[in-house]
Amino acid sequence: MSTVLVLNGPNLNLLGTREPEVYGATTLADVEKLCAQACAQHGFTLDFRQSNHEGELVGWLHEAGRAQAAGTLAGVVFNAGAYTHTSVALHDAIKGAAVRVIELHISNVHAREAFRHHSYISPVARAVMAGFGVQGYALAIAGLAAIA
Ligand code: CA2
Repeated sequence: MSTVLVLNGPNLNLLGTREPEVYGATTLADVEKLCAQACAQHGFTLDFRQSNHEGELVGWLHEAGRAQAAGTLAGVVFNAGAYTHTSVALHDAIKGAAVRVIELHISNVHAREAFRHHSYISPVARAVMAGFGVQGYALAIAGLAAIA
């Protein structure tokens, strides 16, 4: 059985506690349960992580690239949070690890401030999903099942 790694970047640990008008009332623990259900439906095991540290996310992407090459990982669903709009290091990590990444945003970043319209992740992502709320995580896992 292959694994799906769901990676969450900075501040996503605050999900459900602030800005519910933008991100909803669901907590990150609820999102993990939703992902576990979606993975079970598609025959994946789930590895769910969050970090506020760019370097830790880089290390996890390298690890994911090795697991994908070994055939144990279907891919990564990655909500890089604000690092989406700033991080050349995450761009390079995805490219360097040659790992299959689905870029995920809870909100429709293109309907928000101009600084959220550019993504360093999109050019190295296999697919991009934004604006479905937390249900986007389940949809991205279904998408990985369709292409992996
Ligand atoms: O829509 C998304 O999922 C984002 O990746 C969320 C990031 C934001 O910087 C991106 O532009 C779009 C923010 C994650 C922080 O989430 C919070 C949740 C509740 C309260 C405060 C922050």
